Amino acid sequence: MIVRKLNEIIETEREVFASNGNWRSRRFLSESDRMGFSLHDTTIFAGTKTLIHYKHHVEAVYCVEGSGHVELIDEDRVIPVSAGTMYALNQHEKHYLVADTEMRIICVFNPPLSGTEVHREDGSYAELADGD
Ligand code: 9YT
Repeated sequence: MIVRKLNEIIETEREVFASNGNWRSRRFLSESDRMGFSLHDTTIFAGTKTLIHYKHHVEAVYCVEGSGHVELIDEDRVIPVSAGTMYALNQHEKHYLVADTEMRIICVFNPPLSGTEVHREDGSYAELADGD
């Protein structure tokens, strides 16, 4: 069994910051844990707008604090997100995540992240290499 506490993750390699400063992700489970998914406790900083397009992953997001919205780029649709909202990117939807206030979200990725990824310019994370 794997047991981890938030205070054991902070300021270790399991804590990752977006290169544009928009978010911080604390990665409880990553690929090396061999669970088939990764699990993150992520903070999206207030007033930020982040392009996200997970071409190689599906992601479920459960918002536990704060509020904002998702702007689906190809559908001209806006989805409000606040504490208690879950959304799942089951079709690799390209979108902007906009944080009106600081948002705390619990994120699950399949396939799992290796743990150190930050968004590339197109809003995606790299695909895991074969054998990872
Ligand atoms: C909702 C979302 O994907 N935000 C960006 C950070 C990501 N969840 C992560 O790596 O924790």
